[in-house]
Amino acid sequence: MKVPPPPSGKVGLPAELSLQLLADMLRIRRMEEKCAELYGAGKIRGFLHLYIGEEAVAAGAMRALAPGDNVVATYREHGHALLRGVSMDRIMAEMYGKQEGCSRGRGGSMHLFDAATRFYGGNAIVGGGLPLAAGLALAAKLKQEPRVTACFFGEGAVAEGAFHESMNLAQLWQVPVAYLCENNLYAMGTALERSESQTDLCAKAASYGMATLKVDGMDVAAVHETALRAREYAAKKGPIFVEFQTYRFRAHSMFDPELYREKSEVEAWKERGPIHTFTARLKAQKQLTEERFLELDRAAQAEVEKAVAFAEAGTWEPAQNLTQDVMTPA
Ligand SMILES: Cc1ncc(C[n+]2csc(CCOP(=O)(O)OP(=O)(O)O)c2C)c(N)n1
Ligand SMILES: [Mg+2]
Repeated sequence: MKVPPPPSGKVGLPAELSLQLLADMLRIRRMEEKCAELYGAGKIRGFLHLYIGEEAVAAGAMRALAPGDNVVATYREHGHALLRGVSMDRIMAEMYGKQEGCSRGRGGSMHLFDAATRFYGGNAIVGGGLPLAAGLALAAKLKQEPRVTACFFGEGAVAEGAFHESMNLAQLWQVPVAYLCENNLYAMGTALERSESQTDLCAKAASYGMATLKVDGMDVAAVHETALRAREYAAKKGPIFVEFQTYRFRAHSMFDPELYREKSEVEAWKERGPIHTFTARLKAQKQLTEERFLELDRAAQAEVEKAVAFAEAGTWEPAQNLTQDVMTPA
């Protein structure tokens, strides 16, 4: 696939919002770089799927949502949880498996969950979040609650039966859901064109009669504007499918020799990196100085250090709790 040119041109958002979006992306980036380091040190174990390179999608989309909306995500969800409002402290403690984690240390990286911010996971099953989102949206509709359900998932899910069942029911029932597909071109080591007869993902949703949008997922401003439109559509009219064209810079998980893509392709996509291209555009239009950028970056790094200290100081669940919430008392 030919790599498109980097996002460029004037950012049309209010300056304050642009800086918030940049700060959001930096918070995810610094948190996950630290997670990779902690994984190497054996502090974080099990699976770990990094979102590095894709931050513009979660950042642009999350700020388009209302506080009462529902969010459903995949196992690549650290950034979504963070920007939804789960504290970095509780995310990091969960990564460590400590009781102070947002899932009390029982979920880990793939199962971040927080009812208070209506963050419904963290779903390890590819496509697993889609029917859940249709159900959450149906509940909102039946209860006449004004909330929208935003469901993030990778393009690999489009090959699953759960995708098709969810598209069908969401459209049939006209529930307020925004299906936000993060198309990073690969499902583990499988390129889109090796697993899909139809690689136009919007065409799949459209075949159920659903409204669709497609946008450059490396351009946080474009993501945000599109996500606002999608949210409004979902709230007022019905379900919508959005394809965000993005790319992950790191391996699929921590166990992946990356034999399925050329290094030159990864490098070409890095030229489109959501953080440095957005930074350059804001600087060009005099909405950001290097000093301000460094301030935002230092704040993100300080938050990470604090989160690591919180996780380190956290406690392990005692072994006698092993069957708690697993078996009924009977
Ligand atoms: C139902 C199911 N099948 C297979 C897997 C193994 N698996 C884990 S991640 C993954 C790739 C999914 O790719 P995609 O949906 O594009 O998301 P990405 O990892 O690119 O964000 C697969 C096949 C799984 N978790 N669930
Ligand atoms: Mg993918």
